[in-house]
Amino acid sequence: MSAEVKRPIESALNVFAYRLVEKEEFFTRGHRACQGCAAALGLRHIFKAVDKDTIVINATGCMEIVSSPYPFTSWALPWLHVAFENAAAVASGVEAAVKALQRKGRLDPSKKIKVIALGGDGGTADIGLQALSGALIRRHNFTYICYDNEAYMNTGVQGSSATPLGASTTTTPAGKVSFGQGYWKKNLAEIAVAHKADYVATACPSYPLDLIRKVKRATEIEGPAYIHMFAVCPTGWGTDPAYSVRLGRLAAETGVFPLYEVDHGKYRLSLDLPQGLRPVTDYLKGQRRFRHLPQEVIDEFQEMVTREYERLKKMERLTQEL
Ligand SMILES: Cc1ncc(C[n+]2csc(CCOP(=O)(O)OP(=O)(O)O)c2C)c(N)n1
Repeated sequence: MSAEVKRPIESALNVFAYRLVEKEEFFTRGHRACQGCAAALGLRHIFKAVDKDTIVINATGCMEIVSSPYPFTSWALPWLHVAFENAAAVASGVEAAVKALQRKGRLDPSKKIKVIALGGDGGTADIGLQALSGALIRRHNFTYICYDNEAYMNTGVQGSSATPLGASTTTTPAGKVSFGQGYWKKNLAEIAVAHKADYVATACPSYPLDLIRKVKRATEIEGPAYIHMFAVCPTGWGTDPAYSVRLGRLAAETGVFPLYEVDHGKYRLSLDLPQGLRPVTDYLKGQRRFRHLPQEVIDEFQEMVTREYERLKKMERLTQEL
């Protein structure tokens, strides 16, 4: 890894910097998320990166279900619940409407109104992918955030195309004839990069300042931005709820979920890992969805993770010079 690239995460300083984070909550308490839900923790951080001039478009999924049991809401922002498949299409319309109203003088044109679309991995990698692709290619000025708990969780842990290799879900059950999910996880961040989104980042609530910084950047630039947030799900993964933040860190430290950003085509890894990656088994162990894995699948898992991390380091070297 090139020594010149300045990494954003300097953990000792972060402890102090966190005290400076906005105290105002836009995703407030009272929601019904499960214990240890990292997606809910992530939302809390995400909405500390923006001000009240923000409109949220939320696809059906856990985060919508837990935050809006009629007649209550956890949202202190304008918030639209939309269908499972069209969060990015609705966000495109909202962004276009804001522009039109500002042009006509019916909305203060000096106001920077941020539009954030939110979807789970099912709503993003599978059923909403078409709408997302269209919105990115039309270059709407909005930020799409996928919280990736690696399955269709609120409907009972069905596998999505973002479910990792070998994970047992209700539609990819591990047993005598199957070792769980049979294919590799779809890489949504790279799909957004391929659309030439102006800003793309992976993030994790276990690194709150990094997450907040990335959301700030995504919402401040003019143009389409995509953030892929890792979201540990104790209910669906069979993990200890007290372990969610630690597990998010292990995902990053093993490279299973590498943290990086691509700002106008330039890659930058977010973590300094001078000792290299930890073995993937540090992350896999302790998760019920992986407990059946045969050694050959673990080996394949390790190989894919190492190869992807090496590719990212190469991309960083290549693109930082551009
Ligand atoms: C077209 C359509 N198909 C299926 C459903 C049922 N459904 C609602 S939410 C959901 C799962 C959502 O999964 P994901 O996007 O990963 O979010 P999570 O529940 O994990 O937060 C499903 C299958 C629906 N609402 N609409």
